[in-house]
Amino acid sequence: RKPSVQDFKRQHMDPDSPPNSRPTYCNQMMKRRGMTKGSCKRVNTFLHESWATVKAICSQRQMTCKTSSRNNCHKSSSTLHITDCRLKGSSKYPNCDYTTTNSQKHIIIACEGNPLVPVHFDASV
Ligand code: DGP
Ligand code: DGP
Repeated sequence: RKPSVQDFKRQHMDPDSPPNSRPTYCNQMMKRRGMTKGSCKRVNTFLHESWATVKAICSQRQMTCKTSSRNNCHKSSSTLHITDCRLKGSSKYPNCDYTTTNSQKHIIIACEGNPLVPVHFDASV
């Protein structure tokens, strides 16, 4: 399926919750946002920033993506408030059990379309 801006928002945008999330944040949010159906998505990043801030990254520095050889990635010029969710090694589907880690980092996203909009979260650095 073609990556879409709707999927990006569902999987990565959480502007309204505070940047210092509770330890249970990832377990709740990964389930609520549909990333624990069929299998547990292994790594996922949530962004506690406005859509205007995230969309603007599509006009910031273009680069080769870290997790593919595509050239449609863009790195944020500033750091963003993010939460990194990682599946614990002990987790057994359907009980998807995640660690929740808050940080402030630059992010790299892939953008597509005209006007460019985010469609894929590539990495944080
Ligand atoms: P490491 O930090 O080395 O365990 O690598 C984790 C990888 O996962 C790294 O390539 C960045 C990537 N990653 C982080 N968040 C997301 C996400 O939300 N979606 C995808 N597809 N990859 C992510
Ligand atoms: P996620 O990485 O979790 O944000 O997944 C969103 C979609 O992006 C998924 O369908 C896989 C796709 N995708 C993976 N790598 C790239 C890439 O480098 N560029 C683009 N445009 N899409 C990618």
